[in-house]
Amino acid sequence: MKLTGIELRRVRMPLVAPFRTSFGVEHDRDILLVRAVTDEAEGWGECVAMADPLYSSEYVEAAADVLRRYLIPALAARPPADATAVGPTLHRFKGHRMAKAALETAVLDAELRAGRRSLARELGAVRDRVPAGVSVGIMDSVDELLSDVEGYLDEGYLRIKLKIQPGWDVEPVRAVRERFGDDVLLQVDANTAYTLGDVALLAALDPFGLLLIEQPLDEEDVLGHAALARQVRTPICLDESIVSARAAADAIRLGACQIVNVKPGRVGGYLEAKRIHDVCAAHGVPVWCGGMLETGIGRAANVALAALPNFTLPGDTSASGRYYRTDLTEPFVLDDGHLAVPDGFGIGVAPVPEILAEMTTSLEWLPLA
Ligand code: OSB
Ligand code: MG
Repeated sequence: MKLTGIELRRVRMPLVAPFRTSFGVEHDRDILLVRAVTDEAEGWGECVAMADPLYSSEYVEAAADVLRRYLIPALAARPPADATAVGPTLHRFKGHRMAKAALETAVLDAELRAGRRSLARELGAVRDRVPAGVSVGIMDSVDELLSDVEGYLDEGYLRIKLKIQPGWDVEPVRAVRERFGDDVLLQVDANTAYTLGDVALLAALDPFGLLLIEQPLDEEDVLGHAALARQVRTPICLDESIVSARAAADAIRLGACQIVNVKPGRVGGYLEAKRIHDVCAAHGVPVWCGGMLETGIGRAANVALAALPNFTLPGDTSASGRYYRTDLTEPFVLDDGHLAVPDGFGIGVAPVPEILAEMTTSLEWLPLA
């Protein structure tokens, strides 16, 4: 396989509704897509970096910059024989995992398409469909929240995740439990909005039988999570803190989490995501696949990953319609609460040319050969 060039493309995708978290509100996504062109095939990667450095230190403009200034030139200087060579070649550049993930995924997709292999099989998928959860943003009122949750349950979503922050936690959880009952699989995500001083508040969620509390404390506060885990009954799940398989192993060893959210973008790609899956499986720690409001490009690969055996909880792998009126690919749709795992070559989907053209705001071609 010979890489001939990389295309960086920005697309603007309006969300069907604003998505509010403890770190901000998104009205639309400004997404960086990476297309790797080889002599045999082309492949796609979606960079999950958001517009502003609020979820993590990465942001889309920085991802584009590091790709064109460092990462792509590094691949030009040392062309990868296959996708497994991309990570080692980029390793000397610190951080920027979301940018690295997009580049590696594009190369991996091209390689798999050329070899007529699917990403799902390559990663070790054991299912042909995965259960879908949905992440529900912070709302202006509990009534509004209940009506959105009702809509998602009616659509068939198998697990509800409520975004929480101080002042929007026990009340919405109680309201959802009272209205929809104790059988609904329910969890919460704080996106680092609490401190250890909030132990009593977080323990007040214990009676509601939540599956997990996701990332209550600061990204770097692994010991804080371990201390919290000893004082609340709800299992602690880490998202932001788990930036690598090594970070996952450390967090588990320290008792900081009983469950892990695996987001391929956050950890540098699908190969590292699989290593996290394996580390967690070896420790008996269940994982689930997170999301970053991806288009069908990123979603396809996430769904492939979510089909691995230790993904035993429903992920934030919702249908296209939860995010976008028009997706870039053929839409992912719910079938009995599940999404089908793509079985085509590579990630198994590709952007629809007319839709892609319509959503594109800028385009850049970086020749490698
Ligand atoms: O913390 O899981 C998160 C979206 C953007 C950034 C961070 C997070 C999220 C979500 C939505 O919760 C997940 C999705 O449905 O894609
Ligand atoms: Mg999260």
